[in-house]
Amino acid sequence: METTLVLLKPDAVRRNLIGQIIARIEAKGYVIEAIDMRSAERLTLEAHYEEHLGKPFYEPLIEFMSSGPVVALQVSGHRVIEGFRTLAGQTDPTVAAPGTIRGDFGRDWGRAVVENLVHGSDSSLSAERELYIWFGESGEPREA
Ligand code: DAT
Ligand code: MG
Repeated sequence: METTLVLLKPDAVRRNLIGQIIARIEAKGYVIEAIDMRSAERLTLEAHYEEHLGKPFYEPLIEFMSSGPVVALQVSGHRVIEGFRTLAGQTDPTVAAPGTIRGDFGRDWGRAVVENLVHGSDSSLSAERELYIWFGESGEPREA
């Protein structure tokens, strides 16, 4: 059994897509173990996106993720890490396949950072790291 971190990004919240996106995760058969809506602190986002530090889209990415509340979820199931990435689709919503979250709900808005509605951990190592950042060891939400 695996657990992954899913984030519904501020664009998903602003566009009232929380329900439709979570419905896809549930319809696929994965289990929502924890869910928490919050305004992410900058330190949380810096830790989360440390692999992208120094890239041209890094600051716009942190700003975008700070631009409104996000919904953090712990989602479990066999092969859920890979499975949620399949549900999400490719990073660039313009080429993400129809039928995926990013392909169906996303588009290019011509901004410095790609707005693509969701984040999903990309490996078991990332999942462990990111779940700790967002939920802490206990599995309880870490930020108020
Ligand atoms: P993913 O979210 O599919 O794992 P990633 O980890 O490579 O993609 O990048 C993190 C986020 O940063 C991504 O969801 C959107 C944004 N992003 C990635 N590459 C970008 C680029 N070349 N230009 C603008 N934004 C980008
Ligand atoms: Mg990534």
